[in-house]
Amino acid sequence: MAGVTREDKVLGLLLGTALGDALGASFEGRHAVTARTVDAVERADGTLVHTDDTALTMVLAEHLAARDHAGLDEDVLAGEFAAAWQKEPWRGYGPGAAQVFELIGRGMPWQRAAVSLFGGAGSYGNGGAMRVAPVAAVGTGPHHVAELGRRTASITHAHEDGQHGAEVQALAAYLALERESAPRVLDIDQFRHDLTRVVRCRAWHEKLDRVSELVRTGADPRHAAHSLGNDVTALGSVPMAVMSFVSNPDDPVAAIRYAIGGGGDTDTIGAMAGALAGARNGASTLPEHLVARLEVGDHAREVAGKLATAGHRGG
Ligand code: R7I
Ligand code: MG
Ligand code: MG
Repeated sequence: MAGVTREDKVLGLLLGTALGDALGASFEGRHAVTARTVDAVERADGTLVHTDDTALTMVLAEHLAARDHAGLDEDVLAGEFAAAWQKEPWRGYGPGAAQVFELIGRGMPWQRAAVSLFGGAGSYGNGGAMRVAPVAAVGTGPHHVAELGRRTASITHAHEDGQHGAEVQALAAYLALERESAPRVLDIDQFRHDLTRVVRCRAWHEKLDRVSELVRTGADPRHAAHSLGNDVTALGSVPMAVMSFVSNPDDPVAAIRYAIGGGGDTDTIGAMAGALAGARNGASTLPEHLVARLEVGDHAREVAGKLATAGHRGG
């Protein structure tokens, strides 16, 4: 947005993740979610408890912020992810991710742990994508951001779809953070074009074409989720998050409500949509009464300050 600082946008990316995750967490697995039920969660008092999505996003954000010139180190990051799981295993981790973290904790190299999942196929879950957005703040350009995204995902997701999901979400976050600012209207076709130039995989191109078409027809969340998917796989959730954002580019809460409205993996689709819309619009556009109920508020502010200036140097 015009006049919004880069630091506010990076903070928006982190707090948007936490808000989408924590609001969506109450509805994970529901078929579809009505606006009234989301209203009730928004109006209630008390802490909005986040899940693994935010916990690991914060670990990655801290990793990148602390290392500054040194850039991404998968071996160190793997240990940091595993430590976060060990400290709070109750945050709703996917079973595959939990297994990888347990193996890493016992000393197995992450490369071996990740390929041991699902009979050697590796995971195509959305866990790599759900936590990837902070790489957008340190990448030097679209290809670099996608590469960083893939590398962070590969620690737990050896399957190429799990890694493509992280590439797509990382690139979307980069475009939202670095390229998109009001009053320029977000151009979905340009957005899809940018995404498909970096992520070269037909299944993803087809999903993103479908997003363009659904945006053009003004599809509601249930219809979009039916067409794009709303499950725990990367290919079945990242497109719905992108759809939620591009349908509501100027309003993070509306993007999150759209994401949750489609049902399914609501914390994760909410978190990813929140990251994108939060990055475009900045934390100052998030409702104060909701931000005040998040667990990560102060910590996110501290990390965002460092991450915003660590920018463009990650390797
Ligand atoms: O990807 P991951 O970290 O899960 C993230 C999800 C988010 O919704 C979070 O909010 C949290 O609730 O969990 O964890 P994984 O267990 O690796 O992947 C998620 C699920 O995708 C798995 O438990 C499987 O159901 C499915 N899955 C697969 N199924 C068969 N074969 C992922 N990869 C495969 C596969 O190769
Ligand atoms: Mg979760
Ligand atoms: Mg989830």
